[in-house]
Amino acid sequence: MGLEAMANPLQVVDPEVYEAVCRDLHRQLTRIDLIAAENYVSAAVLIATGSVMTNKYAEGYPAARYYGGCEWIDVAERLAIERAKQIFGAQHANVQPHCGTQANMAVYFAILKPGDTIMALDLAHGGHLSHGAPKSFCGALYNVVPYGVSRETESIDMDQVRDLAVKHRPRLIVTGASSYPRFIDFARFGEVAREVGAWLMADVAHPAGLIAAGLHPTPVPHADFVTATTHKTMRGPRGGIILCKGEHAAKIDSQVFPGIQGGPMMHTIAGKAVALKEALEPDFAEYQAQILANCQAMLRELQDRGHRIVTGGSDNHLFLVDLRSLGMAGRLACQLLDEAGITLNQNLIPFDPRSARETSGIRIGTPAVTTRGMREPEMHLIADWLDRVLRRPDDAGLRARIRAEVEDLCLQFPIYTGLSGTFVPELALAGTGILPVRPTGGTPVPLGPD
Ligand code: DSN
Repeated sequence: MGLEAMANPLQVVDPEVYEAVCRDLHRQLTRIDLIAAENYVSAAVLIATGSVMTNKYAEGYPAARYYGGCEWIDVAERLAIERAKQIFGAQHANVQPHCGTQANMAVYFAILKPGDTIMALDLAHGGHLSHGAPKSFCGALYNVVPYGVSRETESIDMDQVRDLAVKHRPRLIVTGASSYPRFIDFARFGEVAREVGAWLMADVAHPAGLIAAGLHPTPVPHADFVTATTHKTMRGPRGGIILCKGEHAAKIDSQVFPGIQGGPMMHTIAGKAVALKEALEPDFAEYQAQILANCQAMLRELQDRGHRIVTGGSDNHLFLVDLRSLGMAGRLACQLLDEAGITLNQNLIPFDPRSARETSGIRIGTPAVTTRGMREPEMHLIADWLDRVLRRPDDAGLRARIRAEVEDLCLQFPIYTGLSGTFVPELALAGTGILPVRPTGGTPVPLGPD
């Protein structure tokens, strides 16, 4: 196919996609990512995920496929399954869900009928779309009874959870969240579910890496089903997994395939296997501990500068800043910080007076900056930039100056610099001061404003 003749086949075949990829890599290299759900995969995960396993159809499961030629596919999927079971202490793992919502859908379809009652954390209090939001398939199919956080503590009110469960007798209670900064009492959720005869599903998409490292309570002994994504704190490729007891294995597997999915994305499953291997290494636990330390350092610095942090702190990798005292919407904060080279997302705070399109808060997470090698001193610096940008929304000059400082810092903590030119094209590196280890030749094209 002429690979040997091309320095970079993507550049030759499709310059437009090549440029978009380069510019996005340049964005990743030169901006600070505080989106709590994002991370940078390792070079090994990137290579596995971009591998030839994308070519293979493998409907079915290891040793039970509907296509020939799956012998090496089976190796990759078995490795992912066994590593997931080992890390989380689970009896069964399904590593095929394409994303977290697909993992949740497979559990719902395995145990519920349309019209059944489920309970889950309100989206406006930190829950997830796939936990019953009206516009998701889940909200459309099931009778959803949301539970919330208390006004006083902004934490999940377990008395309210129990009262609602006793009153509504749900078939399923869902626990887990997208923007909730505190530990969840999985043991208590298990007690409530057993009391009312409900299934319990814990969606740990966000804290999965912390759980893997033993730095966050695990739901595995308490929940019938545990779902997660592999790309947040787990630092793997984009995708989902389901963990459950052995007795539910067949029900879950047949619901993932053929129930809701076709051919598994074997390149992604190979990437999941690699990320799970990395999660078994001792330095993964050190990485997770540093995520927590960085989160505490940044939120304390912001607190010291007068910002209100929802719940007064965080037990995990993320926290929410209440912007009401600044009179600023989360949407504007997000835009201003983007101009300054800091990427995060607007977020509802509990009992938010603003709509989801505007919001009164922003969500901040530390998994990605920690992967870059940033530590407490850098967290103090980032908090200082956040504080100054938020307090001086009319100062475009300040944002430009901070943008330059952000780039300088990012270049001290580069990503993917040890890879060949195929992965770190010169176009993305132009103007960054970073040189690829093995240049592929050719004149770098100057990057304009992205
Ligand atoms: N979109 C993810 C997040 O930002 O938390 C959840 O799916």
